[in-house]
Amino acid sequence: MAYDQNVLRAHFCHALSEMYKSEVPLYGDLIDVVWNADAKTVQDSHNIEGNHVINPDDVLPARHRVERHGAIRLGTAHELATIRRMFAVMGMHPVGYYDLSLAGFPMHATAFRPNTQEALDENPFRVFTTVLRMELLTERTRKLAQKALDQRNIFTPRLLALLDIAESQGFLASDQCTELISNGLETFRWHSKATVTFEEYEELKAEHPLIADVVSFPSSHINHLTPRTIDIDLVQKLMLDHGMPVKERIEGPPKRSCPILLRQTSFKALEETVYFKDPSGSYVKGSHTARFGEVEQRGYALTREGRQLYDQILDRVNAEAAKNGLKGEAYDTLLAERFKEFPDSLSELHDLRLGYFIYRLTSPNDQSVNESLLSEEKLHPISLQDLLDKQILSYEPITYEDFLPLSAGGIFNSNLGGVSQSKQLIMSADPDLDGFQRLLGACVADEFHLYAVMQQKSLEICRQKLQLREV
Ligand code: OOG
Ligand code: NI
Repeated sequence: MAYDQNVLRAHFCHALSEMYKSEVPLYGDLIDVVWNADAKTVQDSHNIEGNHVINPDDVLPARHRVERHGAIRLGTAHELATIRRMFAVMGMHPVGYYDLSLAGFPMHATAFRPNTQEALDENPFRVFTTVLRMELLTERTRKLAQKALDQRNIFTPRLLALLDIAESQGFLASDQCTELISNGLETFRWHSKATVTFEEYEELKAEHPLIADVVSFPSSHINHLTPRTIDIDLVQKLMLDHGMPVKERIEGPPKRSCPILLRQTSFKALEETVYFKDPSGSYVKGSHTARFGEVEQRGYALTREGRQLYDQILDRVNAEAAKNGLKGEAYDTLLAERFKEFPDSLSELHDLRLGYFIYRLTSPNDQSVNESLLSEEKLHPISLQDLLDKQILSYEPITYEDFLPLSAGGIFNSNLGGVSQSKQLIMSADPDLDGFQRLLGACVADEFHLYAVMQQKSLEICRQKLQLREV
């Protein structure tokens, strides 16, 4: 395998998916359900008679079939900074800051992901990565957590050596790429032997189940992987039909004709046998609930204005639902009702600047269009609106590649047994981007900026092709 970050990322994602399938067989079943749902959706949309099944590979964009995101939870600055170095070698960079205290978790996060359209098209694998906010823990728990974290090393020595090599020479040789994958997997592998005693585990868990999950084990086990679907409502139904322990509702915006942002659901985390350290040196049997399978449907990226509108509507829905005790279907009905306020046509999303778009020439090689435009430009500057009115340019929405903190909170909540003692305290905390970047040892990119650059680039390419001075 010659060193190509996109290829390395694709291989790593595949290896991780295979490992997780063998660790959590229900995740393999979920992949099959998604495959069937997508095939059925494509088949229905083509309105083909008979019951031959279409291979989604033949009709869906290639990235759909391999698309995954995963999530890990870390404890220290060293862990976060080293994960950053590992993912950088695979072309994944920190994008976005997620404050999970909003949802009552003593954590904040970023997503490591490809940050250009070209790299996303090659393989869009991302990892949502949270780190504990020690300052939000009580002193007693902080000390306990610190002790457990100090004594673990989630990276193999060979992985650390490979990162040094990659950084100093700028690439890895073929056999080093293979080693990076096998050593990288060790960081994400499940270990059923905890590094803490049962009493310590219980104490950590009583303060917040997440703290126990982060600090009690010798690795930072991958806690879910997430294939992408084109019809999440159908996947939810099929999971129920298969008797999977499905999360009660789909997170994110309601179903719309113009899908926006991200909708997610999951099968709930399994209760797994783990062994806790016994002060005498042997192990005692117990259980832990952490690992699940998720599915996502991606919609369009929103501008800051679009996102503000999304957040406002969602905040109002949540306040109203809390006041009236609405859950499940009643919550979803209210959500759908309140989201009618959010424009649901491409032209409105575009004209009201609620979403990001890629511009293209409608007929790329039409010389007469170019000539008449050039003579018009001598009289007055040509605007984007002119080009759209004349149908010289068309646009298509950009896919949202990131995450949503409140949805992430909903996913966390469905997958952790037990209730937090310190939720209210945590919810009054402020976001701390600076603190996060200090732990990371680098800056996180602003996701809105990345989408704006994609949009601007596409417009610039059109301008050049039309040989206009300005648009
Ligand atoms: C992360 C949950 C967030 C998503 O898709 O929003 C997430 C976690 O459970 O550690 O993966
Ligand atoms: Ni997820």
